[in-house]
Amino acid sequence: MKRGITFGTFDVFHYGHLRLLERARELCDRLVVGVSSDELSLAKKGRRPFFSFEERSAIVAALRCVDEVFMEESLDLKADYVRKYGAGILVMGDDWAGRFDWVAPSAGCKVVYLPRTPSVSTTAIVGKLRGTAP
Ligand code: C2G
Repeated sequence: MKRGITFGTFDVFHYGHLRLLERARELCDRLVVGVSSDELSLAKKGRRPFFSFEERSAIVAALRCVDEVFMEESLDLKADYVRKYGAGILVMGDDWAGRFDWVAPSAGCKVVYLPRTPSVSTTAIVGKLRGTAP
């Protein structure tokens, strides 16, 4: 059985998140998703997520293409998570292209970056709702 792993905040869940997870699942038989803790999200994006870890991870766990979720506490623990969950492939959106190449030799897995879904992002949605984006 081929296991895959991916990571993300998945705040204000949208179509781009769904497509990333569905395409990741097509590359493996079992998909594990590391959902960022509230603290990690704050550190990455400079603001707290709109939805709590419990809410974000409940949405991701309910998806047909996701088999298991866990809390991602640090970007630097990728190789440990890959080993812990026995993943043979790490999948990320290409906004992270090159950033996690180091995990491949360290954890002995493949690292794949998939093209982001254009024209949708949490930042744009929030901006529009606030009336600050076109
Ligand atoms: N994504 C996408 N298309 C979009 C928006 C997002 O394919 N239009 C992908 C991202 O590339 C990422 C995943 O959906 O692979 C989750 O996106 P975010 O919630 O923004 O995740 P991020 O905060 O970038 O966290 O350890 C890595 C991080 O935790 C990634």
